[in-house]
Amino acid sequence: MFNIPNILDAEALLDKAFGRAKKISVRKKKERIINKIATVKAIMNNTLQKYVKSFPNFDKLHKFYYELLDLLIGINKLKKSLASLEWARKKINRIATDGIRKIKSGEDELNVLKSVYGRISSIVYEINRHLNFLEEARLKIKELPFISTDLPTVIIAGYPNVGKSSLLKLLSSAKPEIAPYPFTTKGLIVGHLIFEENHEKKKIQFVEAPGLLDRREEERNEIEKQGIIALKHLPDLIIFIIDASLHCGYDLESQKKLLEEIKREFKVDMIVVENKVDICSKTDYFKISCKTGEGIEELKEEIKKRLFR
Ligand SMILES: Nc1nc2c(ncn2[C@@H]2O[C@H](COP(=O)(O)OP(=O)(O)OP(=O)(O)O)[C@@H](O)[C@H]2O)c(=O)[nH]1
Ligand SMILES: [Mg+2]
Repeated sequence: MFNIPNILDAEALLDKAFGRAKKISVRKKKERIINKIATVKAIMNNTLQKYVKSFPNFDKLHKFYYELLDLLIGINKLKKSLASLEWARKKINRIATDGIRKIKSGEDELNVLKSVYGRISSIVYEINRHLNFLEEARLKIKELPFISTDLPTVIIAGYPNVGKSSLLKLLSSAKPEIAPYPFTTKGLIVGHLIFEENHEKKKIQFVEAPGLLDRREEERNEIEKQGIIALKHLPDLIIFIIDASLHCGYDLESQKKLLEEIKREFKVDMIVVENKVDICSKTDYFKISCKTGEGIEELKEEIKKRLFR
C-alpha cells in the first residue's frame, strides 16, 4: 500500500556511505578527499530523503488509515522520527559542504576528512532510535491488508467465535483462519466478491472486524479498536452475526447489547443474521448456517440489493 524501503540502522547507513566513498580512486589526494566527502553527502542526502518521502503525508491520509496507523504505531511519534531524519539530512549536508570549502581554502585534507566523518557519524548515531522506530513501523505497515476506502464495503461484525470468518469465506475470496475458539482473527481481514450484473462488473469489499465484546471504549484492546475504526469509516452495510446456539461461548443478551450499541453508534444500514441455525434457531433474524450453506445465497442477494439497487 505504502512503498516504504528497508530502513537501515545507523551502523549500516554509515557503512553504506563510507564504504562507497572508500572505493573512490582519484589519483590527486586533494581531489580524492573532496570526492569522498561529496559522495558521503550525496548518499546520506538521497537515502534520508528517500526514507522521509516514502511515508505517506499523514495529514492527507484517509481518516481510516490515519486512525489505524495512529493506533498501531502512533502518528506523532512517526512525525517526530521523520522530522529528526530531515534534521540530520540538512545538518550532514551543511557539514559536508563546509568541509569541502575548508579543503579548497587550504586546510589539511586529512584533518578535515576525519572531522567531517566524525561529526556525520555522531549525527547518524543520534537518530539511530528514530531509524529503528521507522523500520519497526515499516514492518507493521507491511502486515496491513490493502483496504480500499472507495469500494462498496460490507463489515462483518459480532461477538468472538460466532462465525464471522466462516461467513467471510463463503461470501468472498478471503481465506481466513477459522477455529473453534474466540479471538482467532487478530486484525482486519479483507475479501472481495466480484460479479456481473446487467453486463456490468461489480465489486464488493468485505471486512471482518475482529471479535468485539460489549464493553466500553476504554476497555477495548488494540485488536477490537481496529474493528471500531473500520466500522467508523468504511461500511456501507454492516452484517451483524448473532450466535443463538451459544456455541460461541457468550450469552444472547450480551450479543444483543452489542448489536444495539453498534446500531446506535454507527448509523449504517445493517443486516442482522442468526448463524449456526443447523444447531438450533431461536430468533427472528435472517437465518443462516455457514456449515450447511442455508441462507447464504439469499444473504448474498440481499447484500447486492442493499448496495446496488
Ligand atoms: N455448527 C456450526 N458451526 C459453525 C457455523 N459457523 C461457524 N461455525 C464454527 O464456529 C467456530 C467459530 O467460527 P469462526 O468463523 O472462526 O468465528 P469468528 O467469529 O470469525 O471467530 P473469531 O475470529 O475468533 O472472533 C468454528 O469452529 C466454526 O467452524 C455454523 O453455521 N454452524
Ligand atoms: Mg474470525
